[in-house]
Amino acid sequence: MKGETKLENKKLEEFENFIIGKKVAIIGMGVSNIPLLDYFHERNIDVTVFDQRELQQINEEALQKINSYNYKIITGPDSLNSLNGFDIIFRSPSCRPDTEQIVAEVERGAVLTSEIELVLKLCPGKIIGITGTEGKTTTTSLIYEIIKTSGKKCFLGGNIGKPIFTQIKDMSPEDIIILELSSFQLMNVDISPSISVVTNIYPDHLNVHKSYEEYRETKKNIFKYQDAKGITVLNYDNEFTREFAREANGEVIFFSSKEKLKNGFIYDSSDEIIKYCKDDVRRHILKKEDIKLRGIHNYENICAALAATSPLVDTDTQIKAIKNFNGVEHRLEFVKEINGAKWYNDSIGTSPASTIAGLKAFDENIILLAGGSDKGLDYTEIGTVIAEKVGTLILTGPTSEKIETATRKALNNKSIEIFHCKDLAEAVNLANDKSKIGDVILLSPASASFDAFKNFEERGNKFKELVNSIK
Ligand code: UMA
Repeated sequence: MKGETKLENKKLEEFENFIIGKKVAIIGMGVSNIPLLDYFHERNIDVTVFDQRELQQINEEALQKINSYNYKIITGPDSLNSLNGFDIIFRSPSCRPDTEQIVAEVERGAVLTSEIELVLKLCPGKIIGITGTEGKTTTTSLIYEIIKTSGKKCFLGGNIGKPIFTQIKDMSPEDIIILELSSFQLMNVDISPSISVVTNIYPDHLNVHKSYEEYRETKKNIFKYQDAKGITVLNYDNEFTREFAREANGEVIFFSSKEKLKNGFIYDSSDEIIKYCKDDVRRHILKKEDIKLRGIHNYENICAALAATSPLVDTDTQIKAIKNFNGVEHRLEFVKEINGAKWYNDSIGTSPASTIAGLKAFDENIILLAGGSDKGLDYTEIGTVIAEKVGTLILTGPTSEKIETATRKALNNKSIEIFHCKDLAEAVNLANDKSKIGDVILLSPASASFDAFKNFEERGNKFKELVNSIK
C-alpha cells in the first residue's frame, strides 16, 4: 500500500514461502484458529477444517467463511479418521498432539503446529510468556499495562482470548509481545519466550492431561528452551515452581508472599508493602493502600509482574502502571469510589466458589449484590462466608432464595440485612442508599447471568454503567 512500509521479518517470510502449495488441516474451529481461515485464503492455500463437534455447533461466521472460500469441513467425533495426506496440521489448544490420527499423519510426514507455536517462533520482538494455574490473566494484564505505560509498543495475546498470529506482520524487533500461555498451548512446544513467568501450579485440567505430572511437565516448556540470557520468574511459595529453578537455563527471579527472600520481589504482610530484595537489602516499592487490586494472591501477581518487567522498565513506571490498574475486567474490577465507598465488579463470579474467593479479598464491611440464574450448585459454604463477611446482602434472580436460606442457616445469633430486588438497577440504587464511608460494594452473583443478561460480561458492563451514573 502507498506510504506503508512492510516490516522485514525473515522468519515470517520463510514460513510464507514454505506454505505455498501446501495442503493444510486445521483441527478445531475455535477462537485460536478462526483467523487462520482468512490468512490462508488470502494466500490461496488449500485448507480442510476438522472439528469433533457436529456441524450445527460450529461458529456461524466461521462456517460462512469456510463455505465462501470453498474449504472442506469434516465434523463429528470420528472426523479425524479422514486426516490423511496433509502437509501442515494446526491443532487447537485442547486437541492433544498425541491423538492417534495426528501421530500417524506426522509419522507420514506432516508438520504439526499451532497458532501459538507460530507466534512463539515467528515474532520478531521480545516475548514475555505467562503461565500458571491461578492468576495468569491478571499477571499478563499487569505486565501488559506496565509495558504500555513505559511507551514501548506491545502486543497482548494467547490464552487471554486473543490469537495474534495474523498480527506478526505488524511487529518489529523492538516490540514486546505478552502472551498468556495455557498448558494446552504449551503441549508439544519446543521454544520458550525470553522472559517466562510461572505463577503457581495446582492440579487442573486433568480431563485433558493424562496426569498431574504431565500437566506440570508441560508447564516447564515455558522456560525449558531458554538460553543463558533467558529470565524465568517463579513463585517461591509453591513447591513445584520453586523446584523448577533447578531446571532453568537462564536467570531465575523468585517472588513470594510468605518468605523474606534474600533476592527477588516480596509482599511483606507484616507491614503490607511490596519490596524488591537485593542481597538482603529491601527496597520499598508499593504500599497495599496504593493498590486497587485486592487479596494476597493479587499482591503475588504484582510481584511476578514487577519481576518480569524489571529488565525492561524502570521502577517509577512500574509503580505508576500498577497504581492505575483497576484489575482485569469483571474480576474484582475496581469501578469507582462514591461518598467514601468503593464499588467492585466481579461479574465473573458465576459460581459460589469464585464469589467466596472474591469476598475473602476484602477486610471492609461488604454490601454484596448476588443472585442470578440457577446452575444447580450448592450454596451451603457460601452461606457461611456471607454470614461472616457481609453486612448487607442484596439479592436478585432465581438463586436468591437458595442464597438467603444458606446465609440464614449460617448466621446463628448474628444478624445481617437481606433485601430482594427486582433487577440490577434497583439493587445498585439500594446498595448506594445503604453504603457508608469505608464500605465495599461488590457485585459477585455466585450465579450465572442468563436470567437477565446474555453473559457475565453484559452483566458486568450494565453494573458499571449503573454505578457510573450514580449522581
Ligand atoms: N476440538 C477438536 N478436537 C480436539 C479438541 C478440540 O475438534 O481434540 C475443537 C472443539 O470442538 C472446538 C475447537 O476445537 O470447536 C476449539 O477448541 P479449544 O477450546 O481448544 O480452542 P479455542 O476455542 O481456540 O480456545 C483456546 C482456549 N481454550 C482452551 O484451551 C480450552 C481459550 O482459553 C483461549 O482464550 C483461546 O484458545 C485463544 O488462545 C479458554 C480456556 O478456558 C479461555 N483456557 C483454559 C484456562 O484458561 O484454564 C486453558
